Amino acid sequence: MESRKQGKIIKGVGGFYTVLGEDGKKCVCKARGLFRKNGQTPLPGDNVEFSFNKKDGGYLISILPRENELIRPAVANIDLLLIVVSAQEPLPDLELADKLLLYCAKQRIEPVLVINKCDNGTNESAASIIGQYDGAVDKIVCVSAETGYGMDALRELLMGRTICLAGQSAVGKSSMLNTLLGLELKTGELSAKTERGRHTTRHAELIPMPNGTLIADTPGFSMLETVSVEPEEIPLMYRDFSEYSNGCRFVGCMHVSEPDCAVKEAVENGNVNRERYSRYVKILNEAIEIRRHKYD
Ligand SMILES: Nc1nc2c(ncn2[C@@H]2O[C@H](COP(=O)(O)OP(=O)(O)OP(=O)(O)O)[C@@H](O)[C@H]2O)c(=O)[nH]1
Ligand SMILES: [Mg+2]
Ligand SMILES: [Zn+2]
Repeated sequence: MESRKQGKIIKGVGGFYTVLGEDGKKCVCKARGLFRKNGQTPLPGDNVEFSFNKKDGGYLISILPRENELIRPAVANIDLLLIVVSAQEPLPDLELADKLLLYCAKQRIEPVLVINKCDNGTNESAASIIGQYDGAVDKIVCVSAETGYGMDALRELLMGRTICLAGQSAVGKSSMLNTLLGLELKTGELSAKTERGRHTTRHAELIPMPNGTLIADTPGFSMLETVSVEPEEIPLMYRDFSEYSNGCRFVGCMHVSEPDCAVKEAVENGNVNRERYSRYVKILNEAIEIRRHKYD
């Protein structure tokens, strides 16, 4: 007897895929030639139909359409991206945080700004970061992987979702994973390199938490691929500008050199954060440069 089931791939190694079934049971499946033929590679996070019988074991039948697909780590259908910054060392790279927000908008992933290393609650540095992202991100949480501060609130936000962590080195991504999962991943060390000087490849894996959350185990050096967005898309992805951009004189205003720009006015009035705006101009110019050299 064979039964068709639905589930989610949480791990794939050497052509064997571990599928978490809707019944909560795990089943190791093989992919059939079918996927190779149409160029599909099953990824952790993929929602799949699979089948199991005693003779052949489990095998994948089909992959359901993907909501999104990340390259590093290679996972699909991420609901939430935790953009991790630090309220202590290292100094927060907010330009990276801004780019990750653009990435989320592009990939239809909900962002959560996580300010880690708030060991004794929200400190001055955390408050300054919150001030810069007010209106830009819905969910901002202050936590400490070390003392556990804010971790329950974070767990609550993650419940039942499939999540991934991103952010510069040493902000505490591995430490947060350890705290959330009760694991002992390596922290505070540079990522392992092979003798040939390359990073050790590690397969991506989704780790289930008791509350139904799935967390992508992030390699130490993890950087999401750089966002490739057209310059014109960028202002539309700044939620903190959207309240004002209707007041701009020109439709399609990029809020840089145009006259009667309501966003620039909002910056002057302190309604849009000036630092965030300055980084916006830099990111926008970078995108324009990238396009200019695209066909060089
Ligand atoms: N004070 C304090 N230190 C922390 C906290 N979380 C992490 N750290 C320390 O910050 C350092 C870096 O933490 P990791 O978890 O390795 O950082 P990471 O983001 O995984 O870094 P990469 O793997 O290099 O990307 C370690 O020395 C941790 O002990 C925290 O909440 N408070
Ligand atoms: Mg790490
Ligand atoms: Zn404008």
